Amino acid sequence: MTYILKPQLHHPKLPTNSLGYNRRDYEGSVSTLCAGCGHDSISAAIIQAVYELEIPPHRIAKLSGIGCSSKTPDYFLGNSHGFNTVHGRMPSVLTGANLANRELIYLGVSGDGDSASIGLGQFAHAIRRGVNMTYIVENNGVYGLTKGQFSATSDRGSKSKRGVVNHDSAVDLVAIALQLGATFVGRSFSGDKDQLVPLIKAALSHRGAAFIDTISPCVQFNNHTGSTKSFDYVREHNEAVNRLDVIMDRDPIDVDYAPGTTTDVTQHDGSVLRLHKVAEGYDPTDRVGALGYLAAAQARGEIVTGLLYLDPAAHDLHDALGTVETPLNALPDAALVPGAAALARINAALR
Ligand SMILES: Cc1ncc(C[n+]2csc(CCOP(=O)(O)OP(=O)(O)O)c2C)c(N)n1
Ligand code: SF4
Ligand SMILES: [Mg+2]
Repeated sequence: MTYILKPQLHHPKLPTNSLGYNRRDYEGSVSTLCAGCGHDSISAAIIQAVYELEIPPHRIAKLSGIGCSSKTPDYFLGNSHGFNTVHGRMPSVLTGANLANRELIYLGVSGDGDSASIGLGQFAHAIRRGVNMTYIVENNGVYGLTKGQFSATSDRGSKSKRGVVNHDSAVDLVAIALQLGATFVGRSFSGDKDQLVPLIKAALSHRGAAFIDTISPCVQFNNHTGSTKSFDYVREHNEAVNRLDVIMDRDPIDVDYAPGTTTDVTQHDGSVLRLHKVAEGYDPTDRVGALGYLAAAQARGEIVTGLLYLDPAAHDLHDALGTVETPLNALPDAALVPGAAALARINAALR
């Protein structure tokens, strides 16, 4: 973690959002990652997305595990709540925090090692439970922090920096998220800010488990020929299925598009996701179709990106459990300690 703070001074004419915050108000400490690391571009995209959504920083809780990727919450949203947990354990800590206080907006940031290796079980259960969160994996195909070992998302046949071939099958977190019921699934690339920023904005506006797999090249250990997570490889094999605009309910919805070229989907919070079709025949509301499309594209060596699946009528874990709306720390003693008579009633009901 870095404790190098950025200077507070900024240009007096820096634009502000309607809350009066400028982009600098959503930044964090100075990054200590390698120059050119994809993870820093994702941090910049998160800052841009939250600034544009005009979310007060104190309404966000950012959680992460361990890894270069999991260090990044220190480099953005310095005025938000933060919890750097244990390797692979971010999802359970996020779930607990979310159950205790549903009023915050939860942002989980993790790595491919953190979520597809040690934390695979935690990832799976947070997704299948429908925890209301935006879960971003900064996927570089290696354990960057511990010096470049293959991770579980490394493709079979891809080569390490020293030329060693990976013989294991890759875990595809997008396919797992789709199969386990995530209600928002996207894939993007740290080098494509135009795609990544709206995807993060849409995920943060979604109620339910929103997952974004972001390919994020590790310039130190996985950016060579033979890697399938290098900048060159991803640029050459990136096949976007759609382009996305996020229109918040305060923005005017202009209708200057040829009929049939866009689809508007309204989310729970009133935001409208405008999808511009790129791949003919791709339907982001068809979960089973998405799984088949992704598998076929993967067999051709393509990396499919964009908004891959969305259920705009999604429900979250609180809906399923029927939990109280008020955050637990704001409940009065009378609600938290209902007394001996209430306990006796519960015990009697169980006999
Ligand atoms: C319980 C535990 N096991 C192993 C480690 C060592 N370790 C730290 S980070 C890491 C992998 C990080 O990889 P990833 O999540 O892909 O993040 P990246 O550094 O690539 O962004 C490992 C194995 C640890 N810190 N804790
Ligand atoms: S080792 Fe790789 S993942 Fe870690 S900061 Fe450097 S480039 Fe980024
Ligand atoms: Mg990694």
